[in-house]
Amino acid sequence: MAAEIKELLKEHGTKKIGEVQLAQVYQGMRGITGLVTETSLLDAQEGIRFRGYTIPELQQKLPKAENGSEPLPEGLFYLMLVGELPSEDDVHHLTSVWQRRSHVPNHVFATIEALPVSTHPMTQFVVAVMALQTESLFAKRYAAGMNKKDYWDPAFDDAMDLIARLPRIAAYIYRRKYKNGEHIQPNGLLDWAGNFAHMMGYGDESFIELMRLYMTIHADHEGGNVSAHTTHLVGSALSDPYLSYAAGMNGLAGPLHGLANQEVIKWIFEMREELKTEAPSKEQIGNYVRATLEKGKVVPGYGHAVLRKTDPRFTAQMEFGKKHMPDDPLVQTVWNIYEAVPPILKSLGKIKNPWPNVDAHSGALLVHFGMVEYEFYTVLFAVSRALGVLASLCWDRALSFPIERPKSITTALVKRWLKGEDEIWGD
Ligand code: NMX
Ligand code: MLT
Repeated sequence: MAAEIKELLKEHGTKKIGEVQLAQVYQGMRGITGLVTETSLLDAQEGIRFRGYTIPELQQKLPKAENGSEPLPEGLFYLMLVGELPSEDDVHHLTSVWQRRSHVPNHVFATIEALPVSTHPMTQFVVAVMALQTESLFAKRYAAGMNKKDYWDPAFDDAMDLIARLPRIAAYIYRRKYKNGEHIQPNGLLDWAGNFAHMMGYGDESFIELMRLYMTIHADHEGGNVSAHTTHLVGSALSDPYLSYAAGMNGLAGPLHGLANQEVIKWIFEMREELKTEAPSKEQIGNYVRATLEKGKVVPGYGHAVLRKTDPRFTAQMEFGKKHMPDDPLVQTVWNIYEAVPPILKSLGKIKNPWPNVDAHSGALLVHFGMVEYEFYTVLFAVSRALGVLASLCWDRALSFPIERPKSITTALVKRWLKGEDEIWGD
């Protein structure tokens, strides 16, 4: 790959791939192509493809657990990392390698215990990942003196160890905060997502299937989203995968990114309480949406920086709901919101995408199985997102991507440039 890219740049490196307008620089760099991420690619109309495969294709082509019908996330990691669909054996191998690598040292649990139980689960999670950084092989080998060509090797080991350990950490935080600290030991016979569900205390086969689907569809969303971009950016300083992933997850913890999944359920619970009904009508939902907008707040779970249609991750969850819990009133409310919200957002004229994103649906499925503790939801997203951002980080090091350092400007310079007194571009 590295040789191929070198050749490609030798021949085509000076070709222009776009123009940048002043407004884009002030508005979150929207629409500026500036990153290479091999693991997945987002199409504004069609949604995400992982190494060329859509979510329905993954559901069909990736290996499944015995008696299961959702893909095993191990298979998606293999696909994102290697670029080819795995065999059943490849996936079983990955399950057992992650089982072997899953030991979490005691000081990590002691670090979590040092925090007040009231601490937000995402804060506990990131603090635990930072405590786990003591185990980084990349950091140790760099300190000992490592050849640049070898960076990918300990980065890969760190990625594998971290992914293997995250479910144990996340489940520990869940049981600590919500189940009186009554912890459940891992089951070495289960797959990665199945064991995660088990350690959180959920044995229902449908919940385990939901976890396999959830861990698959949240794993990656190309490279420009806040969590993937941050992981990549911090990694470009040769910060090890533990430091890089923790940085990315601090971004995921923001309400406009991954925390939106907790905000959606909180917003629906508040609506139900205010309207004093478990099953608000579409008209009632519409009025509540308008009231939310009048207060200057966003409607959580709706809109997207890149997507311009319903998120296929929302659709995959809707299909799961239709199959496993079509009569659940909360799930039905999510579907009624899906009918009520887009026309209202469209009518405002300024929102580029009035359609639901992944976070609009996930919470209702979890509540169905009794996981009502919505502050925990972003931790589930974080465990899944590790698969994508860490597979990408391995490629960043294998392809020797340099430190990321775009040019910034000041408004004073912009004004001088507009008067023809200065240049805005550097070398
Ligand atoms: N509710 C109300 N207003 C919205 C919404 C929404 N759901 N989405 C966008 N807008 C507003 C936005 O705040 C902006 O207003 P203003 O000009 O007054 O600053 C205007 O519409 C134009 O924004 P867009 O260009 O359409 O959206 P942008 O690319 O800036 O932001 C999101 C994308 C996802 C941050 C935005 O749609 C949003 O805040 N959505 C709600 C939060 C959410 O669901 N986030 C989860 C995203 C998925 N994930 O998991 O990360
Ligand atoms: C994601 O999954 O990262 C979100 O949809 C946000 C994004 O892609 O910008």
